[in-house]
Amino acid sequence: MKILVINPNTSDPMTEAIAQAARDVASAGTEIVAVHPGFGPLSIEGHHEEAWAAAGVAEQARLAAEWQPAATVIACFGDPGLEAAREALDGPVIGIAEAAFQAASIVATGFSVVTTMTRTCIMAERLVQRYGFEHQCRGVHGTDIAVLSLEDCPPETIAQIEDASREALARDRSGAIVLGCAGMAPLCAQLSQRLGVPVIDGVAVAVKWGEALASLGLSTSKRGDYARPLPKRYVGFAQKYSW
Ligand code: 5HY
Repeated sequence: MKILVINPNTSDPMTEAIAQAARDVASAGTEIVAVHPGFGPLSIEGHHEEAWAAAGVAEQARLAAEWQPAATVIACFGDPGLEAAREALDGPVIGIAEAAFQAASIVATGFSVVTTMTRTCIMAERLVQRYGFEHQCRGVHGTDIAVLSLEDCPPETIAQIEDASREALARDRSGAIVLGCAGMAPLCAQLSQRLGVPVIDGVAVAVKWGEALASLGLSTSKRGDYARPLPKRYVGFAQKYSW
């Protein structure tokens, strides 16, 4: 099966790192197709950038509608454009935040999210509410580590994430850590080994969810709000994405 992994930011190195994290967990026979939008911010660290990222996801979903991947992963912790992609695509579309929350809630009664910029914590907190994980998510913690500094992550940055995770586990009395950025995916195994608790990378979980749902023959309902977008002409640079 072909699984499409959309990195909603436009960083080539981060798209490659996310693709590698996906390939590392994909089953034999699963091909990972990794893309990023043709426009938009190099990283997403706020509401404005997330708005462009959501449009970028809609762009890539429109293009993928021509070949319909077996499943699709939205590899940014805000899950931008998730529902827009679910309209455009038949196969299951999984956001890494939603997938990480689901997995964390199975392996621990309470989890903490450790993310990048403190200013994005509210976005993660709103996702927790939107997905209904208020009872399991015990806290969201920013490190003010810039997303792009995760590209070639120096040891001191990994140590900073480790320290923030230890603090979160103690303060929140939680049993697991959810990594709050797709760029942290390559650090998951190392952090889990150092912390001795489950550390959840949403990219890996979302790929396995996609494989599982697709192999069960489950696809996105086209009855109601996830039905295909209505035939409509778009104008300007979006004209080529008309339906
Ligand atoms: C992400 N930003 O996963 C989010 C993380 C964040 O460019 N990829 C990004 O800080 O919200």
